Parts: sequence; C-alpha cells; structure tokens
Amino acid sequence: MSSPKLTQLNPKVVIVGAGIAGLAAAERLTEQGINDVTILEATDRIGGRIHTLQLENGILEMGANWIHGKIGNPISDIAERRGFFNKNFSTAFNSGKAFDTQGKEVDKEIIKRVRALYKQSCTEAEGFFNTKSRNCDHKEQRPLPPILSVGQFVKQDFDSLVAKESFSLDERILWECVLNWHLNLECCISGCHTMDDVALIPFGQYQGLGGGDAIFPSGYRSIVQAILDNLPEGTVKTNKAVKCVNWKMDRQDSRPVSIECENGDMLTADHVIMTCSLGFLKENARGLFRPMLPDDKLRAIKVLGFGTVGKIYLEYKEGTWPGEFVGCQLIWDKKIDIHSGEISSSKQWYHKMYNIRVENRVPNVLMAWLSGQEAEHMERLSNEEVSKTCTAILRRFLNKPNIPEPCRVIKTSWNSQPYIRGSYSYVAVDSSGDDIDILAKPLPYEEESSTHSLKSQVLFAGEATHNTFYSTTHGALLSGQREADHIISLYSTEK
Ligand code: 6YU
Repeated sequence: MSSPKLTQLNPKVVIVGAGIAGLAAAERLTEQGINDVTILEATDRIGGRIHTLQLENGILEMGANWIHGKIGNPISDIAERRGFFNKNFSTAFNSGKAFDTQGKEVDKEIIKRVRALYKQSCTEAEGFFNTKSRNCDHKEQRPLPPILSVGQFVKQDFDSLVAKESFSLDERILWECVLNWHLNLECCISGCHTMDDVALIPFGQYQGLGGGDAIFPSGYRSIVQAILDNLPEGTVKTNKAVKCVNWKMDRQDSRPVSIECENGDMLTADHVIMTCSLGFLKENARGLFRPMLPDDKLRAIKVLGFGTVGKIYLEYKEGTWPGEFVGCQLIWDKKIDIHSGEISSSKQWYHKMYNIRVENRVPNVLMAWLSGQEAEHMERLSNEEVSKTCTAILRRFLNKPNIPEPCRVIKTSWNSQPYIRGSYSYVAVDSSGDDIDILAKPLPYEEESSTHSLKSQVLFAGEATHNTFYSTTHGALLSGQREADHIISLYSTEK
C-alpha cells in the first residue's frame, strides 16, 4: 500500500533504458504505488542485452544465455514461479574433445593437469580479495603480491610450475597452448580483451551463486516479458533516445530534472534512473549530463572495464553433424594461419575462439564464443568471411576436409551498437569495487542535498553498478530494484 506522503507528492520518475534493470525498477516503483513512471528506450526493442532471436525452428540468444547460479538468484525465482525453465536443462560454456591445429586430439592427461593448475591459480587469485577484507592483524594474512592483473598472476604461477618439470620444448609449447585456451575462455566469462586487463585483488569480489547454471528453453526474453506484463500499458516508450539530462534545476515551480530526447521531446521528472550500459557512459557521459557528472564518477566510468564478448552461430543443412558430435575445443598453435596453413607472425582474430559446439535449442546449429578486440573485429566482417574462416577451422581441427560451409551465419554486434558499446563490465586494473559504488551513488551527493527538492535526482542502475553481481542479469535486476527502493524510501511516512 502506498504511503500518504507518496500519494500527496505523486513523484514523477523517468527511467532511461528498457533493459532488465530499467524494467525491474519500474516494476518495483509501480508495485509500491509510484504511478507516474516512464521508461525511455533508445532503440525499437525492449530487453537491452537480453535478446532472444526467434528462428523458424528454434531460438538463439544473442545476449545473456544463462541464469548464473540457480540458488538465491532473483531471475531463477521468477523463472521458477512462472514455470519457464527446466532445472535440468543446462549447457556448458564449452563441450567436446580438445584438438590441436593438426587435427589431433590433445592428450587428456595434459588437459586435466593444466585445468587443475589453472583452477588452483584462479582460486588463489580470488582469495586475495578476502585477504584484503580480513583483519590486518590476522595470523593467516597473506602478503598481497606486487602483481596487478589476474592474467599475470596465473601466468607466473604457471611458469613456476613448468620450471619444475623436465619438459621438452614441444611439451612446454603444448602446455602453454592449453593454458591459453583457458585464458581465452576466461576472457569470455569476465568480458575482457585479455586477463591482463582484469584487476587481481578485487577478482574475488564477484560473487558466484550456487546450484549450477540454467538456460531458458524458450529464451531469456521470457523474463523480460514477465516483468513487462506487470507494468501499466504504455510505460515503455521505444525509439526515445535520451540526449541530455539536466539536473539540479533549482526552480521552485518545476521538477528538478528535465530530460531531453534526441527527437526533441522534453520531459520533466523528480527522479531519473539511468540504466545505460557502462559502454554507453564511457562514450557519452561527458555530454549526457548538465551540469557534468562529478569528477569521481567520471573517473569510475573511465577506469572500470567494459569489454566485448561475441557469438557466432553457424546453421547447417540437416544431417551435416552426426548426433554424437557435441563440439570441439580448439587448442591453438598461436601462429597458424587457418586459410593457408602457414605460420603467420600476426595475431589472427579467430585465435580467440576456444570452442565450436552444438547449440542445443536449434537443430543443425553450431556456435562459437570469442572476446575482446578480436570479437569487435569479427563484428565488422562479412558473414561470408566468417563462414569461410569457421569452415577452415572445423576442417583443420577435426581433420575433415569435406565439412561443408554453413547455409547461414548469424553473429552478434554488441560493440557496434551505439546504445550498448560492448557486452558487460569487469573490474579492470587501476579500478576496484569502490569505483562500482561511486558509479552507483545517486546525485546530488548527500553533502549537497540538504533540501528535499535536491535529493536523489539522478540515480544509477544497471549491471555495472552492482558490486558483487556485476556483469549479470541478476545484478542488473537487483540494481534496478535497489534504486527504486531508494526513491520509495524518500517518500516513506517515517521520514
Ligand atoms: C547473465 C549470461 N551472458 C552474453 C552476452 C552479453 C551479455 N550477460 P542493458 O544494456 O540491457 O539495458 C540498457 C538499455 O538502455 C538498453 O536497452 C539501451 O538501448 C538503453 N539505452 C542506452 N542509452 C540510452 C539512451 N541514451 N536513451 C535511452 N535508452 C538508452 N548475464 O546473467 N547470464 O549468460 C550472460 C551475456 C553476449 C552481451 C551477457 C549475461 C550480461 C547481461 O546481459 C547484462 O548484464 C544485462 O542484461 C544488463 O542489463 P541492464 O539493464 O543493466 O543493461 C570473477 C568474475 C567474473 C565476472 N563475470 C562472471 C559472469 C559473467 C557473465 N557471464 C557470461 C555472460 C554471458 C554468456
């Protein structure tokens, strides 16, 4: 039930962005009796980085794929309540046997040993965050290493282990290639170009949830639709790109925020919740706010990481892939040119693909992930070129020269999209979890906002503002609810 103060003041809230953070904020606000809520979405699509593509015979996820951890996950709760997912229907980030560029299966024992070493290094890397937050006098306090990035830390661990073994040069190279495979996969999980960009000490700040991952058999969009169904009709206005947010408009007769759209529309509000991606803010923050954002916020936007993760889907004629084929892991000899088979000195974009696997939800489709600058490069290539390259890779790694080209290629373009500019955030070298908190802080800051008319005019939600679940849909959803609750608390009768 809404408080009398809420009914009397009838605050007006504008939300920028109809991704899951914006939708969740609007749902919470309207549920709690704030009725004047409008979401402005720049594009003609609702869902942002949740984007399920409907094909004739199934669905493809262009953005978010998994519910990351079913236990304690608000996305999982909604999915379960609505009967959206089958708990046992989950898929891994990779599957299939590991092959090298000569089409030979890589020794399983080596794969196992490098995996164990890699996992141990990552666990140690995550442990530094707890070390930092533990009492300094604690006896178990481990000294923090002088290393800045997760990538450097893992490679150093690896080098010291390999130094103890009496490997031949070929063995050592193979071990390095398998380690590189893990790093390529980890880049897709972290959303970065290289693990050398990911800060070591805060690595353990990201909190994984238990219960395993799950997917939506009929697409992630079911969650978007479920929230949308709870909103009053007309709450979301599409094709309304916000150009400028004027805040601190200290006029007695008017609301303190005015929002200017690219098409010239002007709206006023008591509060605006910004849910634009960190990628969009990196490119536009300076011109997007009048007055400009405080320096610490601009710095947080600059130093936090926001990388690109891309997917390639390859659709084949029925019967191309035998039922038992689940995919293959690509253990690259870094320098091979897949088209000529010759050694090339330059790094090729496709070396970032670590796996090509069967996509379970559409028949006859294979899919591959890649990250960073290579994923951005892939976005700009023609489907034909991507098709030729992927075919050459499959032929070589599986040692089957007759594998046909796919009949269709569908690929993501998150970096090219002007209102997204990448995939998800990470805590980069030179930043820390504190920067996430700075990014999330409402404006004007507490110190300035002594009068009610100044309080919390511009609020920030979106995955990059959640300090433990950043990069995920549940982090985004919770951040939207957090900012909605903040606004609701301003109007609670106790205050
Ligand atoms: C998850 C997963 N998943 C794969 C890929 C991608 C992402 N994520 P939105 O951007 O959605 O909404 C903002 C809206 O604002 C948008 O519609 C804009 O158009 C609009 N806008 C912008 N500017 C505007 C303006 N000026 N005016 C008006 N409108 C404007 N998450 O849980 N499971 O499997 C994946 C994956 C390829 C691209 C993902 C996954 C990330 C989520 O998709 C993402 O966080 C949310 O959808 C964001 O919602 P939002 O509302 O905040 O923004 C240790 C450590 C490691 C840490 N990482 C571990 C886990 C990493 C995630 N895992 C893998 C990711 C995959 C595979």
